[in-house]
Amino acid sequence: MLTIYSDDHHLHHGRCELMDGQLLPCFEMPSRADHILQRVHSRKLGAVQPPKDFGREPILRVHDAAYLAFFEGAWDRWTAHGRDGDLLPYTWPARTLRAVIPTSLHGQLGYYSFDGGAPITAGTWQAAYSAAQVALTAQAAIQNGAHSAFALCRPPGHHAASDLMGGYCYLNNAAIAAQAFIDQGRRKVAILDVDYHHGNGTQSIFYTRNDVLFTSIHGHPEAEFPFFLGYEDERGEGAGEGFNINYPLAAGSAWDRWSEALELACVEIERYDADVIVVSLGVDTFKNDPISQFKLDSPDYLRMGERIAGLGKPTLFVMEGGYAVEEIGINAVNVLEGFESRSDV
Ligand code: Q9C
Ligand code: ZN
Repeated sequence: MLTIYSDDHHLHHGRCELMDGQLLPCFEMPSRADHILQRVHSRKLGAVQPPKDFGREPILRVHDAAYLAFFEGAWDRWTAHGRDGDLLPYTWPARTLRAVIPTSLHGQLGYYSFDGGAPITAGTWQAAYSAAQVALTAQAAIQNGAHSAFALCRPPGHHAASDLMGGYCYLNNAAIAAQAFIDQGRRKVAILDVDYHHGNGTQSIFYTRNDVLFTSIHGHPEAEFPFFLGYEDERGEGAGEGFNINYPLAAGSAWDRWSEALELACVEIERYDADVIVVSLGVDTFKNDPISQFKLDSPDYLRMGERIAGLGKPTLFVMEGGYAVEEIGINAVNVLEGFESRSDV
């Protein structure tokens, strides 16, 4: 399987996040992608290529132009204030406040974010931009006939909405790739989001559409981030009604329960008759993940890849979460190797 990867992810390295009342080093760190790349090499998964540059246009097909301009310019505005620490929001337009777009940097940062988990550092824009190009380059490989490809994206993307960053995410790599498939003539794209957290950004981007089916298996939002989206009764709206399917699971879920949800999602994807599949590949479902509550073990990821291969469709894997850094490469590449073991194309 072809892997697309850019070293630019090193440009994004947030210092701290607020976790259980403590400021802890960011769980979303550069070594995550380094470990995955190492495993891709050591398992001889296939060629590793750098991204091409498709520019801003395919990103603007998913993201709001003012959001993008804000994100790109935020660091320079911050340093113009004489600051050099990470830029983090601390006030949001929640209930009883107005959703005005202030002119100030911090006002706009609150407006364009939904949590304090997405620090902007000097290189965050470049890293996120390159991650989007990584996804687009892997998407192009499939569009040109490859049966599968791996977009080794970092930072991740599935929490980012059209005009919101949060949950370690800035640009929604999987959504940008899915939209590119549609724009290049595919009629039906199915997204299978297997990250431990609900892909609230991806859901919101495609919620009113029937050309992109969104399915997600995740920790129940009653008890888990992102808390305010990801319930089973969110089924899509308007033309999109019935094309958004959530499988929230209880804390402690292991492969037996998780794989039942995967089976249900796969049946829906088969029924939808997708032309192509985009997998939001988070491996924070792992039993030793430091911020998650599922109990998948490393061999389970082989089974996951095998089941996805059973769908028999061209498949783009887009890297999302996973914070057990020592095992992240094993688990992510296990999905890809499981997929290849059952793909006859
Ligand atoms: N800082 C992904 O897996 N955690 N994002 C909140 C407080 C947010 C996870 C803990 C988890 C986001 C892509
Ligand atoms: Zn996650």
